[in-house]
Amino acid sequence: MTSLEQPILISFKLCPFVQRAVITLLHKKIDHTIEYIDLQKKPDWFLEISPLGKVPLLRVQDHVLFESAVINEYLDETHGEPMLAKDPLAKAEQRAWIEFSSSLFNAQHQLTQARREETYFKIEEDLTKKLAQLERKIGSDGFFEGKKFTLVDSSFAPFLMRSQLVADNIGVDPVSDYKKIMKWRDNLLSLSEVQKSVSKDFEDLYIEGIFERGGYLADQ
Ligand SMILES: N[C@@H](CCC(=O)N[C@@H](CS)C(=O)NCC(=O)O)C(=O)O
Repeated sequence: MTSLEQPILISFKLCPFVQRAVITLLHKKIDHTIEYIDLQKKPDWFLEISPLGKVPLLRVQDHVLFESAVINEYLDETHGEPMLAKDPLAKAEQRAWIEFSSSLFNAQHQLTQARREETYFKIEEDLTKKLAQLERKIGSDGFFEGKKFTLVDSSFAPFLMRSQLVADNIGVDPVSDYKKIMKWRDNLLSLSEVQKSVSKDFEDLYIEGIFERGGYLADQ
């Protein structure tokens, strides 16, 4: 692919769905350009090309791809070693867990937004149930399954990174009860494609955002 044909990822610095695609781009060493937009002030050109008004978008030649899981599958199918199973049943299961990871993003985001203690603990209870299911499913070798980094790993990594930042900065860590997830988190966060998938000011932006919102989590 020449530089003129490089895919362009339309992004927002704090978005975990964008980060998934960046991890895959870096893991596969795909030349790309990132263009940030302000989601509070979506530019007209973005609204024209984004069917749901959401990031990420991947511009490939004259095409616009949306939905992070679809973008990741496109990147996977067009570059390098496959990051999903060949077997249809195994692949369907991986896709299902990728969908599951999105529900963790949503619960994690809601935890940072909750104002009332009661609301916070309701969301935390739901998140904890999901983490218990994940703990039962994942392997013990530092990846979702086996010793290979797959699209399931790139899909969960943004959740795991944010949970580590909240643990480090606020001292709250719903993941700490789950040994396999902890090991998985340590392993994924040590990988350069995961570390480089966010901007240098990401930690400050993410944590400041939580304090600025002033919800229950910020008071812990
Ligand atoms: N299912 C979508 C979710 C993308 C998403 O929710 N993006 C958020 C930012 S993290 C967004 O663009 N929100 C803007 C809006 O809803 O107006 C995906 O996987 O790409």
